[in-house]
Amino acid sequence: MQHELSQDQINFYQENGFIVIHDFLTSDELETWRAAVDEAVSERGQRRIPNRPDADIKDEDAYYNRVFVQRVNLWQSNAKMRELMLDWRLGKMATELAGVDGMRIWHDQALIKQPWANPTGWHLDNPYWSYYSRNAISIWVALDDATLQNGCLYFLPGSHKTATFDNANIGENIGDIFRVYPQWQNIMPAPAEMKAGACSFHNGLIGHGAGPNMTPGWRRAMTCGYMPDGSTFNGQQNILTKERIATLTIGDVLDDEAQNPLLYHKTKPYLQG
Ligand SMILES: O=C(O)CCC(=O)C(=O)O
Ligand SMILES: [Fe+2]
Repeated sequence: MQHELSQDQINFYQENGFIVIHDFLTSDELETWRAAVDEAVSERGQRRIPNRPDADIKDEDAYYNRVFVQRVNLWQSNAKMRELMLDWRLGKMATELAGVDGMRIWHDQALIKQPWANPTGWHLDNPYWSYYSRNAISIWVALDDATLQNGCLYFLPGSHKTATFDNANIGENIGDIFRVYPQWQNIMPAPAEMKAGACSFHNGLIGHGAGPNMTPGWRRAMTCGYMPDGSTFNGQQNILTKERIATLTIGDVLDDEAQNPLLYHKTKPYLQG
């Protein structure tokens, strides 16, 4: 895994809100990731989020379920995914890019565009989550080549700087976000084509989306959102169970290791092992 970041890469990320890292996984690592994700997704069945039967997939033909196959927190249900996702090196990369002290897992998700999948409408990530931060960040690892034809990501460079926490749904009108942020209407999107094994990182407030899959092949991606250590509950449920929500008050620090394990912290070198 190519986990060392140059200052130029960090600067590019902070200015643009995203960065693509080519040759991130070796070909052996890519095979390991593919096998683990395929296993974890298939054993998950229709359960989208662990311990959240209310979020199960009920209608596979609903528009959103034809944007991608989405299975969340595979690290909690599969031992191979746990090992991959709890790698401190991923936490270190996220920490350095975001310029914070440490990072916890918010949630991982497999996002797999089926043949002829719908586009992923323009949206922001962090406003969906149970904490607000301008330094939230996600990794997106290409398990297949991601191309203009099969639904690669697109970013609105620099939009993370002017975003508030207002959002648009990933719905059928893929441009709804431009009603929320009319000042973004003239930003030229940056497509992020990637070879399998490459990855990108993007800020939780950058405008981004993905094209439809116009091909008969699959576009598999494994992603993980990270939460800066010390972030606090904002009242939104997202991945949290009803039982957990009942114990939380707005402003509580989200530091439950069973839900949001700390991957890396500048002052805690014992995590790197
Ligand atoms: O893979 C996709 O289609 C969308 C990915 C995305 O929105 C994300 O990783 O935050
Ligand atoms: Fe997203």
